Amino acid sequence: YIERENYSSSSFRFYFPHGKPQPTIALERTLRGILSAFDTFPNNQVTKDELPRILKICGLPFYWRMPVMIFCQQHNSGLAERQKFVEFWKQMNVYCHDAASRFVYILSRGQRYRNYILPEDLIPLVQDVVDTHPGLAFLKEATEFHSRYVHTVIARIFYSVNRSWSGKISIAELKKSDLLEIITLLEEEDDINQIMAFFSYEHFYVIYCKFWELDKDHDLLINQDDLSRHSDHALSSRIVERIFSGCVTRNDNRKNPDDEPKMSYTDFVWFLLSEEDKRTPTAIEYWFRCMDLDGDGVLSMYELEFFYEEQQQRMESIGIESLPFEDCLCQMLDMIKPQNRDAITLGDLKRCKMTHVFFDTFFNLEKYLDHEQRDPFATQRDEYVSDWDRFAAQEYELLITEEND
Ligand SMILES: [Ca+2]
Ligand SMILES: [Ca+2]
Repeated sequence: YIERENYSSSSFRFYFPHGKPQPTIALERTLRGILSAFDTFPNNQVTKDELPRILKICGLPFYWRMPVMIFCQQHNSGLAERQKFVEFWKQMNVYCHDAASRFVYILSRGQRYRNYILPEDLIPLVQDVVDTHPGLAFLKEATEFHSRYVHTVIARIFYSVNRSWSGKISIAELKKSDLLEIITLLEEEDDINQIMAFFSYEHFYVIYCKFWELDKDHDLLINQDDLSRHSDHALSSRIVERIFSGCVTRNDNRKNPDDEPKMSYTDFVWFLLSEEDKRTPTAIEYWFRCMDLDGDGVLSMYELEFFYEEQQQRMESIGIESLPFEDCLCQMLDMIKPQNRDAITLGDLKRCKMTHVFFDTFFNLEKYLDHEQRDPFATQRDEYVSDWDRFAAQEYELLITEEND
């Protein structure tokens, strides 16, 4: 591979898709370090607790240890073997020279045709965080929460890192994300709630409680009726129906074709993150897919009118005067400033800073009325980086207060 911009220059620079290889002399030094470290352990085998010492020599982060252990152990022994570890290390250095491609190599257990991560690949790593992070020590006995926490974290990771919605995190997606920095941060930060991205316990607690409230029979699936109760019926029935239509969920969980579609916990995590922070790229794509009824990649006037109609009916039923569609449309077009006034594209919505107001206008009555009362251009000045962080902090306070009452 040769970088295109260098064609014109006199010297060619080679492009390394998996990072630049280390000089052989550095690799040999590391290898000697690995071997002499293994020598200090009985039978040249290392347990999970001791493995980070070896990883440090290799420059690999602490919480990569479970995936590495799975790679280098014999029959679930829970012991990393010297021979296997050395083979693993040498092989990896043939192919992968940067953190992202190494991470994918390790989590896919060296399957070189697989240059991506699946959700289940992350389970051992996140389970290790539950088992050993000091900020989650209080969860040790509450084993029934462990798997919920693990699946929440993985859903959040895919929500923000898997920008292509493919269900597979590629090396390129990993490089564009902060996931590896966050995993490294786990090693230094003892207060898990300071790690708002993915791992916060408080955020997990809020998401899980919100789901638990809706999932009355606790079979970890919710139907349209359940979801429409979210946030006191703030969402319109038309948008709830669209959420269940398959345009934003992975699986409709039907056993028979006649069954009603149901939403899994993972899909609920995607829903809640999108609903409570409509400014992120994934949230904008989420709601765009829901509103694009005919799937032609633009929001046409008839699609906007379809959603606004129900909003109007709901306002009338509670005695609030609503704007006629044409007036609302004018307001929205002035706000979004689409390149073509006949239809709104995903790009138009991503460029606009007020996209959350646009979406709430069409399907969330409570938030729409909220925006109407407030000056939408007045920015909220508080400590929170995102709408999600603010929502999660406020809800956590409420839940804890309720529990103590
Ligand atoms: Ca249920
Ligand atoms: Ca459309």
